[in-house]
Amino acid sequence: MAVARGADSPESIIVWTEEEKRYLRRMLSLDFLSSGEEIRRALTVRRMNGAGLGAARKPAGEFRILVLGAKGTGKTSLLTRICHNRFPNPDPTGVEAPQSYRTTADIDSQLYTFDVLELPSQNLWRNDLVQQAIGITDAALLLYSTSDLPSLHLARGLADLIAETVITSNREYSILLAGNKSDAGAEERTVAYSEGSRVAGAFAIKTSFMEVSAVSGDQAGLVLPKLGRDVLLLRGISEQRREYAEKVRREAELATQGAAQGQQVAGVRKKLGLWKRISRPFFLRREVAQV
Ligand SMILES: Nc1nc2c(ncn2[C@@H]2O[C@H](COP(=O)(O)OP(=O)(O)OP(=O)(O)O)[C@@H](O)[C@H]2O)c(=O)[nH]1
Ligand SMILES: [Mg+2]
Repeated sequence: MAVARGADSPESIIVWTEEEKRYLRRMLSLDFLSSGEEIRRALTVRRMNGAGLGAARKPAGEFRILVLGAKGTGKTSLLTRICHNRFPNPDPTGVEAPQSYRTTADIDSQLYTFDVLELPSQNLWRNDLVQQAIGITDAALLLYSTSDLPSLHLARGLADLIAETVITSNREYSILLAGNKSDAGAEERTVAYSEGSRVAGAFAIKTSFMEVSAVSGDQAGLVLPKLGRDVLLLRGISEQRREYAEKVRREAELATQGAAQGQQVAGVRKKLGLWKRISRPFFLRREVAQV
């Protein structure tokens, strides 16, 4: 996917590959996404965070984040909080459209772009769709609600699916398990912080954990930097592994070459040794003669 050109300008186009468009069309499966033009509009009308990308600082990199979790865990609310710093008005129809945003966040004083995509909860039961979504993203924000224990159980199942998918395809991928609605009173809370943290600790791939609140905004600003940092860490580790494998390969190559050369040298030495033995008496004779 190419980067947006001139945020908020009419030409602002985020170019998606055909595969991504197909995936998004199926995933969002909304009627208005029927024509190519409408898909483009739907995907580019996303608001940029702040004054626009690249006005002052160029992003140092980009991340694609998948947001998934049980129905009503607050995916849309949290994304709206993170990307627009507001809590969404309750939709009169009771249906909040799934959100897909492009926004930016700082990690260690560097600006990064985040493409964030909410997986509609009706697609959670379609392993193929979830796996496609995992395939085009770098990390997942896996949400449960602190007042809904079954949503944590579902998150655990989704983490298993994510781990299985990325391990099978030998990809680096990280998860941020987040318990939303931390603002809710003690009487509403059914999942303790320690329980969420314990579940996150048992996931098979790199996982961070936090509690957040889309209502109060508590910890919301830390979500994307945390996800980005974990992706960078994995990318760094994978780069180190690649470099190390390359070094081992080069050393093995040199050792093979060295062994071949060593054999040649040994052969020459052997010949020289033979030559010396044969010629020694002759030289000795000459030296004696010169004396
Ligand atoms: N107390 C509290 N309520 C929240 C919070 N975030 C979301 N909610 C409420 O939870 C309900 C579901 O929020 P959504 O953002 O629509 O959840 P969702 O995960 O996007 O839901 P689906 O897209 O239907 O799966 C709404 O009534 C929100 O007002 C939060 O941080 N605290
Ligand atoms: Mg939603």
